Amino acid sequence: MLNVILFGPPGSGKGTQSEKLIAKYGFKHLSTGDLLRSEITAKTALGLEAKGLMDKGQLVPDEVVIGMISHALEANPKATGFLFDGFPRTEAQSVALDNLLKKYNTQIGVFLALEVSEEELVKRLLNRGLTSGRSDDTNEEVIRARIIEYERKTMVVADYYEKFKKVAHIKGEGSVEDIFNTLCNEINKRV
Ligand code: B4P
Repeated sequence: MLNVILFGPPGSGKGTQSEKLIAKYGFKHLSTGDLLRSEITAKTALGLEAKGLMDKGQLVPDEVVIGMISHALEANPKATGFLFDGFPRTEAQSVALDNLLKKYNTQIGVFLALEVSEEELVKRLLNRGLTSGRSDDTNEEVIRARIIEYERKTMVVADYYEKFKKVAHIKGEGSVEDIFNTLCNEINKRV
């Protein structure tokens, strides 16, 4: 079983590359962004709370996303490997994920860190906002707030996995196909 974390700032290509990796390797995809957006669409209490924070570019509380991931792991006992997309985003989430995976006698195999310049991120997200209907992609101020939130709270997650020598740094600019091939090379080294 190989479990992969796809990491990077907002707009770095996590969602885009996840789709391709799932198709190739059959991972069970766990995207906290997608799970939160499903809650928003279903107008649950959790979704309403999350929407307020996401629309300001802020992270949703750790206990909420950790709870969602815990349920998703429980609900997929037959999965042969998980792809975590957009999770963990804080050190507390990383520690919680390690503890959850230990319960299932497994661990993170590789941490793939996509690296993209800030101006490229803003450009991509504003462009996605033209068609995605995502309110957090239409306002440049909110996009920049998400990048600041990433720098303040999320970048440390890479240092956490660096201690366990699990990090592969990937240039996230260039063609989607070239980036995908680089990601596959890193995964293939571990399977
Ligand atoms: P997410 O849903 O995780 O979304 P994201 O980081 O904005 O986007 P992603 O990185 O997947 O986008 P992609 O590059 O694929 O988070 C949304 C919000 O949910 C967060 O701000 C937070 O509030 C909340 N949240 C989620 N998880 C949380 C957690 N664990 N804890 C707390 N809060 C949490 O796509 C961007 C665009 O770039 C696309 O249009 C794509 O086509 C384009 N693109 C991709 N690759 C490209 C390339 N190589 N060249 C050119 N364009 C490219």
